[in-house]
This record gives sequence, structure tokens and C-alpha cells, in this order.
Amino acid sequence: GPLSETSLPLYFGWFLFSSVQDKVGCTAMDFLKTLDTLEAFKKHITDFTGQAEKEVDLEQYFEAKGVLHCTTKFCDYGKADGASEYAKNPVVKKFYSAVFELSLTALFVTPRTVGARVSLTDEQLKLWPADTEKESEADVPGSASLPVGSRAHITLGCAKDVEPVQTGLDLLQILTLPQGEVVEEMELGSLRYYGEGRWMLSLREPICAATCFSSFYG
Ligand code: ACK
Repeated sequence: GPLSETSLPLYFGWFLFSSVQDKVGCTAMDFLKTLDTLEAFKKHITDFTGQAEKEVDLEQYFEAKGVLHCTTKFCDYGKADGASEYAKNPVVKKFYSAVFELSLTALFVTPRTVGARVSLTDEQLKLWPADTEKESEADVPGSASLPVGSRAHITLGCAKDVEPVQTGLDLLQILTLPQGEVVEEMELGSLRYYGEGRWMLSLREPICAATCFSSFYG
């Protein structure tokens, strides 16, 4: 019946405390503001605009997508594979509403999304579905060989008509590529280019983000 269909959330995840959301949001904006002024970025501007000589304001290019979080399991109200098994997992029940400190180790930008890479601890990996990266293989070839937890991210913004599910796929894609040379040492860290408009900034000092493990019904 309709009740049982709504008993599972849209997704489980770690939700950033509001003060931390502001901090992460500001850091991301600072990064975007600087990135689109770099000569190295302008050299590859056609990745974003489709035409040379055109400028792009990355702060305007991406739009925010709701509450900042790191999805652990997308349940789609029970329609996603493994949703009820995940919700019943004793570890999920035990840690529901517990506080976690996530470590944000990189920021990445593509013509589709901007996000933060999350490096999970062994304890946090207990809440991460072990088959996530294998199941991403169909969308991003090579994902299955990446370490478990590689997809962990926070969506910071999406280009027009792009859904947030794309952010994790963009991160996986970058991680399957050979690590490029550092094209710029920025204040926040080392910037690398991965072709086709893909950029990743490894943070000199990871951002420590206080979160609560919970779920979102929408
Ligand atoms: O930014 P995200 O991780 O990407 O957070 C949102 C959240 O669920 C609500 O839409 C993520 N999401 C959506 N569809 C999927 C999917 N098929 N697999 C994994 N995550 C998904 C989205």
C-alpha cells in the first residue's frame, strides 16, 4: 500500500551542519572565482563554452542543489536495489543520527558539476554500500577497480539541466584517469587538468566537516 512505499527515504547520507555548509560553500565559491581567471583554465575555455574567445563566469554557471550532504545509499523510497537491506543493516540503525567528521580532500569541476571529494575513514566505510563502485561500472567504465568509497562526494552545484547524480559519476571518471601534471599551485592546493573540462584541486589542508548521519525524505 501507499504507506509501505513511503517508509524508506529518498536517500541516506551525512548532512553538513548549517555553519559548515556556509564554510564549504564559501570555499567552493572562492575556488570557482579564481579558477575562471587562470590562464590555464582560459586555454581550455571551449570545454565549457563550445567556442573560443568566450568567457565563462563559473559562479553563475553552476546552481546550488539543496542541502549539502554526502549520499551513502540512494534508496528512491525503496525502489532502488538493496534499499531495504541497507535500511535494515544494524550498523545503519546504530549510527542513525550520530555525528561524524568528514574529511574533504579535493574539489573538482567539470562542464556538468562541481563537487568535493570525501575521503572516508574505516568507520565511515561501514556505512558505505560495498557494491557502489562496482554498480557504477556501467556508467563509468573502470569504476569497479577503484577502492571502495571512491564515489563519496558532496555535490556543490550543477550546470543547467544536470541532475546531482552526475557529480559522483564525474568524480569516478576523474579517478579512473591518469593523474595529470600540476598546472597551477593555488592557495588552496594543487590544481590538475584531466581533459574535457575536468579539473581537480587537491586541498593542501583537508576541510573537516561536521555532519549528522541521517536520511532525506523530500
Ligand atoms: O548529489 P548526490 O549524491 O546525487 O545527492 C543526490 C541525492 O541522491 C538525491 O537526488 C543522489 N542520487 C540520485 N540518483 C542516484 C542514483 N541513481 N545513484 C546514486 N545516487 C543518486 C543525488
